[in-house]
Amino acid sequence: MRTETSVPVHLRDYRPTDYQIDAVEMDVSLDPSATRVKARLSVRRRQSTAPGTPLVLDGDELTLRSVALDGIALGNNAYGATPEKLVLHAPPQGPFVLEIETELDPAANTKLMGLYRSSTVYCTQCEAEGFRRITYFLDRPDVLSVYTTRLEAAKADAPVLLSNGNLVAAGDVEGTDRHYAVWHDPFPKPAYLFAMVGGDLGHVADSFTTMSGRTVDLRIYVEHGKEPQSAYAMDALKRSMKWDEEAFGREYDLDVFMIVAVSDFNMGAMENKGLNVFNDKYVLADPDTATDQDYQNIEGVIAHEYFHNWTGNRITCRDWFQLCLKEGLTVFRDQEFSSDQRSRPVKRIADVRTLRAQQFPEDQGPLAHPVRPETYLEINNFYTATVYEKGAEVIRMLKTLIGDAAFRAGMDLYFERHDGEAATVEQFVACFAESSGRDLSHFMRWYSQAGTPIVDAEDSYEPATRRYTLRLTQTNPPTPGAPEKGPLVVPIRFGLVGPDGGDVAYGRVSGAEIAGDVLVLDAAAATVVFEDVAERPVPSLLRGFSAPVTLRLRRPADDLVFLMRHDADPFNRWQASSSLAMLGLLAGAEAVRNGRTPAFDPGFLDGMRAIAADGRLDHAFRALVLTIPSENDVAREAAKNVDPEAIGAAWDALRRALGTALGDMLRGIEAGLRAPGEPYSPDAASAGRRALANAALGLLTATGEPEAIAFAARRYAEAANMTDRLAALAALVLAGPAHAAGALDDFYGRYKANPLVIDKWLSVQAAAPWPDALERVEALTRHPAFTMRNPNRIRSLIGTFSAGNPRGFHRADGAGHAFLADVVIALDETNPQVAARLLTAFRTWRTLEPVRRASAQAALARVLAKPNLSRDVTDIAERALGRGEATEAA
Ligand code: B3K
Ligand code: ZN
Repeated sequence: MRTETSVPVHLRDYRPTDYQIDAVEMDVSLDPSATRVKARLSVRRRQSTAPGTPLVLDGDELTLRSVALDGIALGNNAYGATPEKLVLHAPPQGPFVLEIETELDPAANTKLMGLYRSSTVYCTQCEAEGFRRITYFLDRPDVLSVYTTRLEAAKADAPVLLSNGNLVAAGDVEGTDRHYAVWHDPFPKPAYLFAMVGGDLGHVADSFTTMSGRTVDLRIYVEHGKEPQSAYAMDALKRSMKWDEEAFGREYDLDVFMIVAVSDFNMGAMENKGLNVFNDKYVLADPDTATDQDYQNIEGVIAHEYFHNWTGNRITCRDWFQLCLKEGLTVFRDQEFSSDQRSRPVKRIADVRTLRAQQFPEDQGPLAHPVRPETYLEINNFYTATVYEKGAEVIRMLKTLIGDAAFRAGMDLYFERHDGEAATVEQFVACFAESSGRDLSHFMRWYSQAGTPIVDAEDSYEPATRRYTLRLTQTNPPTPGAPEKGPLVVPIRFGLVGPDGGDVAYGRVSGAEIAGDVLVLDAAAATVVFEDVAERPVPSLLRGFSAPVTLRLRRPADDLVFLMRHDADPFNRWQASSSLAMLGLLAGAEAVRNGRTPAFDPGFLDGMRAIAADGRLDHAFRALVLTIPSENDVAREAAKNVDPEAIGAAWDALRRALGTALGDMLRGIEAGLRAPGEPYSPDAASAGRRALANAALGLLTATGEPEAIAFAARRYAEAANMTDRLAALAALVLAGPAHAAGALDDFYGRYKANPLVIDKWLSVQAAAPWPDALERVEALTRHPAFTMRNPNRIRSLIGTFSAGNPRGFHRADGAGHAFLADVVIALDETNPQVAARLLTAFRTWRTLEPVRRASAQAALARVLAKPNLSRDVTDIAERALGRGEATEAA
């Protein structure tokens, strides 16, 4: 029986707690179904709290065994307890010790929050509000305590016992088959960073010497036998530690840093102090089972969680509204790390593609919310692309506006001033206002205003006066609960490109602030006049994607072809190619709807050929140019009356056209880049070669020519690593079920013992644009390799189908929508957090054409009607339907 309350929390209601908990001593006796937890809390009344004020602690589905105050067991009348709350009616005036004993059933914990079991491993997830599922507590990020944790378990069951901090004692429990370990973390932390692990695990060990010469033990714990597969993660960890010292002056602080890989995890990984817990897909890799993308993801997530040690752990968040303070900033830091380790332009293009694919649709639909939301019903639903990815963009803009030196000085100031604190966005931004001397009050609007601004640009040139004029306007569309918007501070990095491809010089500029190559648009409109411009330039705006906006530049397609071939900024070269492809796809979809065959601009195809063949360019960059916008990208751009079938047909047609027009060249590239016999290396250059070869293979296969398909089948069979094998498999899947069947069977046969590889097998089928994709996905839910108990399986099959197969999910008869509703309703019983995440696939439902829009709405309404629906799913369903409380204060 559910007793979840649904009271919205508001930022404006923030006030500190009445009591502080300075120290927590945990004594945990692990048992699969009857774990005993004794928590000894050193509590202190705040000066401002009236004596006698009740102490109210949070709980969630807890079973209380006993309560004692200063060593004396409390009678029933001294406190009130429910599974959700423990109230001490009249606490002492002075400091006191509260001892609480709870009993947990980790084996029955299917929500994977709090203490649970992943196969036979005991592990915890406490962010955001999971600690209250272990013991009663002031479970909020502004309560910082020093933790000491004693873990005890049967030696055979859990030979490894880990918690935060440094190991201070360990031994056998005399006269029993049990043993214990005591961990002490000297750094005060909020409860969401608490972690404990117990199990029979193998590990790899290494060490890192910090900049001040301290030696840190590094350990990665994995299932026995998988130790060799964690070598790349260890390497990435050491590179992350070094980079954070060099780029941000941040040194690691404990004697040991541990990572534990588990196979059942609601998200990617968790930055618990000194004891990161990871989804094993972000730890384990070898050439036969992991793709280049997997290696990159591992590097990025290892870095991200490690970087949290300073941005998140040493300086944490005052309240959950400040989530972007740690997440946006840490994403920014991991993006910078990967840019330094690999190719900066390629990383930037990849990050912008992710932002547009994940964050733009969120920002443009019913789930839109500001980077710092002002109200929430369920905080777990706010670990979003807006908080993470747009949050990182806001930091990037800040750096662009104030420059590298002031940015670094502001970060130094932030670390110095707020170390050991639970901080706010205001405190963070104040450090940069101080370091740069710039007034950032208007800039703060990026944190409070949701929605993707649209920047329109028009230009003109007068040869007689040598004057070039750029007219810019920004429109800030309404979002739920916020009809009126003000203009934002938009840094626009730009160049005026002359006929030879170089940037042309200009004289005086009026109408906007210009610093170096950055123009700052901070009003609704600006007319920017450049004097002394020798000839008509082609504007290259928003270089490096300097702001998370939609740029609409009305220019002839020829200018885009020109930029694609000549712009000095690699991002905008890619952008020009992508914009041209988008124009072709939108026109193609329109043609299909009108019963015509799509046709594509020969100038664009020539430009694509020129880039793909240009040996001076990075292989990875050329691969990105050959990767046309996804069907979802086109749907987002179309924005209304979306017909996924028509878009899909146009998408197929453009790939076929590219494969045909560029055929000989693609065959040459594909063959020239294969290096048979060469050992696999995941480095950026090798990965780039594979990416380009496989992009070429994909386009060649898209021609549908029998030799091309036979060639892809051969590439599949001959593949020497997972990157090439999966790319060939995906190409065959796009060619159709008859061509893919053999390879799919082979793939399953080869990898059925490895669930992480079977996830790829599930995903590639879930994404297949086949008429019976839904029936196949439904059948796969009954396949022995699938289970609704494992989040990775669910995301691979059902997440990929609903978010990555628009033709199948948005099937005209509504069956795809009904299927997702059924899954969400069933999964809500066991894992509401993952169920809520799946349901966000409906966030674009209003942009669909009327028939599909109606079936999506009906599916959402059916989910909402389910009795005892979780708060997680209720929140998403209500907001998606536009029924929830507004997410932004007007
Ligand atoms: N901080 C965690 C995410 C926790 C999600 C809680 N629902 C991982 C990360 O962002 O690093
Ligand atoms: Zn994070």
